[in-house]
Amino acid sequence: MWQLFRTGKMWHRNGLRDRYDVVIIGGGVHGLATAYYLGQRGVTNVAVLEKSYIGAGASGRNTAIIRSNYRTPEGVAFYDESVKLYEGLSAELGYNVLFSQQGHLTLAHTDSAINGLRVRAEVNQLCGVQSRVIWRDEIQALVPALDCSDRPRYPVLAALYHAPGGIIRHDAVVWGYARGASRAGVDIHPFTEVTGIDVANGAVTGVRTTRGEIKTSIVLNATAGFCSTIAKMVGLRLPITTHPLQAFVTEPLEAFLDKVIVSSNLHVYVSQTDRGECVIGSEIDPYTSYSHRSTLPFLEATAHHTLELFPCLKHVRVLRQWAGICDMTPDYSPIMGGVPGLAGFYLDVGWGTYGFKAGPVSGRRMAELIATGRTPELIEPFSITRFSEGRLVGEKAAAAVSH
Ligand code: PYC
Repeated sequence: MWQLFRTGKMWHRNGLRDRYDVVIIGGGVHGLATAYYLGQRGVTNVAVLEKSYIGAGASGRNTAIIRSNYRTPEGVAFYDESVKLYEGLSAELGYNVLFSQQGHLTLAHTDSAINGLRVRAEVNQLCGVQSRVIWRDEIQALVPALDCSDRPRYPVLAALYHAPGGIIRHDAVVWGYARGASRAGVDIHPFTEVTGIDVANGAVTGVRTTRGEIKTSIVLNATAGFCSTIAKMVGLRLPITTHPLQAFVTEPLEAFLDKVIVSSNLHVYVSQTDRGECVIGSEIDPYTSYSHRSTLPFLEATAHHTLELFPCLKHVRVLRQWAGICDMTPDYSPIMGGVPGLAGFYLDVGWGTYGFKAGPVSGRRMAELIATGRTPELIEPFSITRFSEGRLVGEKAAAAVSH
């Protein structure tokens, strides 16, 4: 511990042991949060394996929006716990994750979109989450820069106002969890790719990596983008398709926007960071691909839709553009829990475009499951068996702009 402080390093670099109690595949927010909460429970002979640098996947490529205004009671309760954990995370980790709880508005530009927002507002309120439908005057007062006139092709009519929503510094969350996990005794192994998983008699026995073999009886697949590849290593086919998701950021501007703005009709979301840059994203690309390439058609279409909302941005320059990949399930909800018939293999996958906001709650609850062997009530609805049992948790209508 002392050495960690003396060297000033955020986490230790230890050699790869040949045996761990738990191996977590994926060094993003989900894997690191699970490792952290396992450490808090005294389970510390744990390895986090990441094929690149930590946070290189979806954790470093998202637009850092935090919210719990989902559509189903299961989804709302789950993400609400995450928002509450995020609220206390800087204090918990002793590391400032810069959570700006500035409020989140989902705009409606059609009558059917308003109906969708009304349903969400009711479900949210019944679950104790602050959310309400507001109209043009209030929207304009909250977001003066937004064009609330009749000029645009699809004028803004209403919005779902979710005051607890906001944005966060995603790298800080990853680093904070990594530091906390390392301090508890967990080993974090970047640049360690998993090449195979050994199974004998219906149970996990080990993991093969580019740096050597590990014996273990518990493996957690906490990857994003490559969760199907890892699942195939144990002969499991996941109901997931993988799509690119793109975003871009503008040059820094004077502060003009202190709310997160989402329009599912226009397929765009916009927020302004503390540095002044606008972070702007859209829905997933319509084709399946593992490509991380940015495209001009995305930039043109998303810039066009952004200007419908914020004509004041018309002379602003784009600084950079990037892409990540998202694992989409049929119901736009994640898959969490064990796998029937395969002892010791756990899933924390299928996070679509909403994984970052769930990092703390899924980490905490997956750690509980792994440490106790009992599935927490909060994550039981998201088990893989829901697809064969017809218990889908339909969240497509609340998954940012992905519908
Ligand atoms: O679900 O809030 C969301 C979201 C924002 C960007 C992508 N997904």
